[in-house]
Amino acid sequence: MPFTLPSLPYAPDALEPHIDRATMELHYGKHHATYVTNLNKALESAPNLAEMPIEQLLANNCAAVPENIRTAVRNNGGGHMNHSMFWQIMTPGATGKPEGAVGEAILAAFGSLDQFKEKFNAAGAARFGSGWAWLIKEGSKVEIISSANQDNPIMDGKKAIMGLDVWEHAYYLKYQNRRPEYMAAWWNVVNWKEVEARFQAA
Ligand code: MN3
Repeated sequence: MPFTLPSLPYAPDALEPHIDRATMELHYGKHHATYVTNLNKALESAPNLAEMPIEQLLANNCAAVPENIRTAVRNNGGGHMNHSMFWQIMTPGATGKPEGAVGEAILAAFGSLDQFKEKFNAAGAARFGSGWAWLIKEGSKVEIISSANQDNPIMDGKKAIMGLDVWEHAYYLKYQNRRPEYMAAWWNVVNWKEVEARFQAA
């Protein structure tokens, strides 16, 4: 199997009370696992593509992928890439505020951490149905965007340095329909060290 489920970098209950164990077990163990399974299944007819790094597979709206499996690769490959990042940018040892170069870029772009959070949460709240809110790096600057479904900014040539899953499966068990409450709580588990590492690498 070319693509595999990465291991979760903490226990499924480690992010409580903000992200509960049941949500984590389902989200990681079922939803993410299914994206991986279905991505591999879609690529059975194109084994050469299964050797490609996920970023290349998704680049230019999956231009390298034959049309008959493009939608499956876009949805499941996007799901795999997005969730692989999502687990990494959360931590039970969250420091609460950005550090280093990404901290400076956020202040330069948004004025304050609170204004950044407000704009990021607004992007997540405004995303109708399922999708993601993203912080992307453009040159040395950062910008907020959002995407539908499992689309990743890489499909448009943009580098995501953090992303928040606003699909109902990410919060419904604990927060029901209260997406803003989930987004507000999520800041308590953001792994700013990892976000800084991604900013440096982008
Ligand atoms: Mn999800």
